[in-house]
Amino acid sequence: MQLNKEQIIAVNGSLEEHETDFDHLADKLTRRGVDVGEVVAQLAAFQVAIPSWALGAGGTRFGRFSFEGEPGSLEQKMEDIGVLHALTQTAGAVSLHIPWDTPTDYAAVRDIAKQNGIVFDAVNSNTFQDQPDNQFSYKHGSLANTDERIRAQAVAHNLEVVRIGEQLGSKSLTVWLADGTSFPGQRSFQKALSQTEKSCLEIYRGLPEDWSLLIEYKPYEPNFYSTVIMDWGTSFLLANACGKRAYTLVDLGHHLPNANIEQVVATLMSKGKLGGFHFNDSKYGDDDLTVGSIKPYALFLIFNELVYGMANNPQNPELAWMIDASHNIKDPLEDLLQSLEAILEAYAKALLIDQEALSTAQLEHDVVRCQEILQGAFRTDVRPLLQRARLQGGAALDPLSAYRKLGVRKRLVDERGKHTVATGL
Ligand SMILES: [Mn+2]
Repeated sequence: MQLNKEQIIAVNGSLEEHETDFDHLADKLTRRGVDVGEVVAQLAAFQVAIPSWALGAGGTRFGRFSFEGEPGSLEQKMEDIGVLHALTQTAGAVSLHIPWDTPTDYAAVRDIAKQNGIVFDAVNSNTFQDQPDNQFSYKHGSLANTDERIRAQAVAHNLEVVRIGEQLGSKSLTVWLADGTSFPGQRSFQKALSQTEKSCLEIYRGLPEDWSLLIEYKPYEPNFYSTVIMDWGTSFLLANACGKRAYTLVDLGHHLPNANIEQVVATLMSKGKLGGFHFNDSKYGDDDLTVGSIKPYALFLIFNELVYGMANNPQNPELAWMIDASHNIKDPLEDLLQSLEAILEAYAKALLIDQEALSTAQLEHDVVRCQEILQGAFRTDVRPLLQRARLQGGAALDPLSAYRKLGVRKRLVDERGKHTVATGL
C-alpha cells in the first residue's frame, strides 16, 4: 500500500486554521529574535530511521498480542515505513535488524525503498539469540564468550551483517551486546571486557573504509547482575580502543533511573564520540514506550544538548537517529507517528532556546533567568511549526488524524489479512 500526495492534500482539507495559528506564533517568535524560516527548514530536514522490528506488535517476556494487518515480509515493512514517511516526511530511513529482516531479493527491497524515498541507515546485528544455522550457542555470551570459536562466530555474524548493509547503501553497524552475567562470580569482569575489546576491534578492522561502528550500551537485561558494556563510559573506552570511526550510541531507555542523559550527550559530543541515538521513553527501565509519553521535559533538555552539540561540535559526526520503541497495545504505526511528533516537538523547542541569552545568564550566575530561558522555550506550543514543515514537503497537516481518516489500518488488514505476524521481538 502506498499513499500519494493527492490523497494527503485531500485529507488535509482547509489550511485556514493552520495559517492563523502559524502567523500568530511566527509573529511572536520573530519578536523574540527567532528566525522562523530557519527553524522550519531544520525541522523539515530532520530524518529519523524506523527500525524494521517496530512495525509489528511488540512482545513482552510474558506474551505477545498480535495486531491485525501486520507486515509479513520485509517488503511490507518497507511499505509501512513509506506510509509513515508520506504522512510526516520525517521517516525517510530504515534500520534493518539481521537476521530478522535479511533481504531475500535485494533489487526488490532497493526498489521499494526508492519508490518511498527511504534510505538504509545503520544495520543491527543480533548475537543475543541463537539462530537455526548457528554452530554454537550464545547462551553464555557472544563477543565476550570464554570460547574462542563462539567469539569468532559472533564476529563473523557482524561482518556478514555489514556485507548485507553494503548491498543496500548502509554506512554503519550498530552493535548491542547482551553479554553479561546474572550471578556474582559467574565470570571475570576483566577477562570479559578484554575479550569484548578484541572482538570489537576485529569487527572494526573488517568494516569498509567509509563505515562507522556504533557501540550501544545498557546496564542490565537480559542479564541481571552485570553487563559487559553497561554504560557510556565502557562504550566510550571501547570506541576509543577501536579507532576514529567507532562511536558510542545512546539509547534513552538504557540507563539506570534518573541518569542525567543530557550530560552524557554533552560529554560525548564534546569529544566527537556520539555516533547514534535511539529514541523511546520509560518509567522504570528499558520500557520502550512511545517517545515523549512519560518524560517530555527530559527529552527537551537532551535535545538542548544535541542542538548545542550539532552547532558547536564539528568534531562530532552527523548522528544516526532511530526510534527504538516497541510495545503491545497500540497500533504500531500510530505509535510511531506519536513518537515522530514528540521528537520533532522536542527538537523544535530546543531550537527556540536563546543560546546567547542563556550563556549570558550563566556567566552572570543568574540561575533564575537560566531556568526561565529553558522553560520559556519548553512552554511554547510549537505544533504550527511542525505543521508548516510537513506541509512544505507535501505531508499531512496532522499525520495521526490523516492516518485514521484514510483508513490505513483497515486497508492493510484487507490486503494482508488479520493473522500475519511481523518478525521481531
Ligand atoms: Mn537501542
